[in-house]
Amino acid sequence: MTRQAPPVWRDRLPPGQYVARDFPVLHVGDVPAFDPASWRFRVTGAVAAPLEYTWDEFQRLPVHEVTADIHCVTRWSKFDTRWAGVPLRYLIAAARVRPEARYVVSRGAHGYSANLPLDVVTSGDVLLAHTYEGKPLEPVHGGPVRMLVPSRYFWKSTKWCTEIEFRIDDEPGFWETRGYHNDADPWREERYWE
Ligand SMILES: Nc1nc2c(c(=O)[nH]1)N[C@H]1C(S)=C(S)[C@@H](COP(=O)(O)O)O[C@H]1N2
Ligand SMILES: [Mo]
Repeated sequence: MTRQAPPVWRDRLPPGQYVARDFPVLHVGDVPAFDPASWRFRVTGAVAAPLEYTWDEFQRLPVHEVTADIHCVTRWSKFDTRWAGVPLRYLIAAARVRPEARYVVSRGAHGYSANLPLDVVTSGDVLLAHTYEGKPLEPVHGGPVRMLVPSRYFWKSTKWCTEIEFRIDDEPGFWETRGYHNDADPWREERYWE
């Protein structure tokens, strides 16, 4: 369902976006099966202490709640989505990310990936989310765990995320190598490279 933005929404709605009331589902490939016994989450790359968590361990990590507006490059935005999960800041500290690291690549099912500068993900609203609206994140929306990066177009929020790699050099991800903008700031309308 789409609506004309009333005045009160204008400063919340980035240029060229409309407000969606439902929660669209968008991804490439099939929803992957989740096996709690074999699932692992890894923190790799330019870190002093690489990490690997089982599902039991991951669920016991510190949890942070975030309410955020999300913006998809296909022009829907959704206001006040409520998430909970492990703050990326926690993993940055736990893995002792090296001072030379400047970028992060999140990796998910079917070789999907998305790249971001480190300073974007050190913001407190970036999560590895496992909970949406108080319930376990549904598989179609990336459960058991997805990235949540509210400040960038939603393709940067990798679903079925199982690895975070810290890097010294940038590595454009799935959409970034297919014509989408590397920076993806919805307020600057960074949708595609010219
Ligand atoms: N693993 C994976 N993550 C992904 C994608 C994908 O194809 N694969 N699509 C991205 C895109 S383009 C969007 S808009 C959002 C959609 O998330 P939703 O289906 O929960 O709305 O997931 C992002 N994360
Ligand atoms: Mo998207």
